[in-house]
This record gives sequence, structure tokens and C-alpha cells, in this order.
Amino acid sequence: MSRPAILLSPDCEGRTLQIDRAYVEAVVAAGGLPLVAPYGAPIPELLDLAGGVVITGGAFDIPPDAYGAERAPACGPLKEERTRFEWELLEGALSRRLPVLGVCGGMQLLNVVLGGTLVQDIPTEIPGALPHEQKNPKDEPSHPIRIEEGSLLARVASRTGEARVNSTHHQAVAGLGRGLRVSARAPDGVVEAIEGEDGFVLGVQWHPERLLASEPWNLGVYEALVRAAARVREAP
Ligand SMILES: [Mn+2]
Repeated sequence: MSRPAILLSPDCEGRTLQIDRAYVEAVVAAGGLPLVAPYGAPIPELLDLAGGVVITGGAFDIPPDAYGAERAPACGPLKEERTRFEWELLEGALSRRLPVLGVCGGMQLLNVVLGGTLVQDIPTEIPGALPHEQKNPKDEPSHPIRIEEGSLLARVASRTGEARVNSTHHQAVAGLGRGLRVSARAPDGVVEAIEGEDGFVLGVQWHPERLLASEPWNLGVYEALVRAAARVREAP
């Protein structure tokens, strides 16, 4: 069986598009074929090739007007071209019922595209929250989460209850988007994973691709995406 293609959304710095190789390595390790989806390429034709899509994370925030909020002083920098591209890619993937994984900011975008809202800055909006911007290296875990029994996440991670994840975000899911449910939270209540009701639609607030060595259950997240993508490509 050939490897199903998994589209990865890149980051941009000026006119340069770039991707953390951890995403590429995780998709390859999971049996998929990673393809970087460049801004400016026709999205419908990219999606014709794809078995699944990963919306990646980055050091930027989603424009608050996308979810009907005033921009708070603590909201971070925006990358509006990137958000527009990822929004269209995500909407296209969801409308085709392609498997989708949103990572970190990609999970937040998944929520917003489906009509949900965000916490613009955890430290100023959630007093007493855990540190969600870890100081230790990203390939180590920093805080626990609790995974909901019976969730898609529990199946793909092969575990329920407590697990440890990395954390490099200052925003979080607030109001849930249409058809989404929470599948993991941190001990302070911050939403750490969301998922759709059917098909493979999963958002994780941490970076599973950076934890393959220290918390190997995270490979299961990418393996489940690739298995779902293989089923899409084999469907008549
Ligand atoms: Mn976190």
C-alpha cells in the first residue's frame, strides 16, 4: 500500500515558507507522505492529492475579529496571510471530510473556523493557571493533562486519564465550535484537546511531533491520522 499524502501548512517569515522538520519526521514515522502546502498554490488541487491535513502551530495569534472579539492588549502578533491560507485549507478539508489534525495554533484555528472563541492570553485571563509556556526544551513534557474516556483522543493515544505533554501556548480554546467536544484538559481547566463527533477531526494544544522520544504514545496521534488518510484514499 502506498503512503497517503498528508498536507502540512508551513510558517512564513517575510517571503520564506518554512516547516519544523519534526512534523515531516512524525508523518514519515507514522507511514504517511508529508507534503508542504505552499501559500499561493490552488487549495482544491492540493486537497485532491491529500489523504489528510495537519494545520501546524507557530508563534502568532489568530485575529480576534475572526471570532467576534476586540483585540486584547496581551494578544500576540498576527500572521494574517498564513491564517487566511490555513483557514481555506481547513474549511476545504472539513467540507471534503478529510482527516484533520490541528496542532497548537492549528487546534485553535479549528475551533474558530467552526465558530468557537479563544482565550486571548492565559496569564491575564485565567488567574492561577499553570505555566503553559514552558521554559524547558519543547521535546520534554511540562504539565499533565487528563484524557476523556471514550474519546477519539483516548483511542489514538491508547490511554485515558493522566498523560504528560509539552506546552508552548499563551492562548486557549474558550467557547467550543460547532460539533466539537473537549477530549482533554490541563489540571487548571485549560482545554488541551478537542475533537469532532465523527470522522477524524482532532485538535491538540501540545506538540505531539516533538514528544516522540520522551512520550512515545504521541506517535499514535500521527499514526491514527495516517490510517484515517489511507482509508480515504482507498475509498472507491
Ligand atoms: Mn498547555
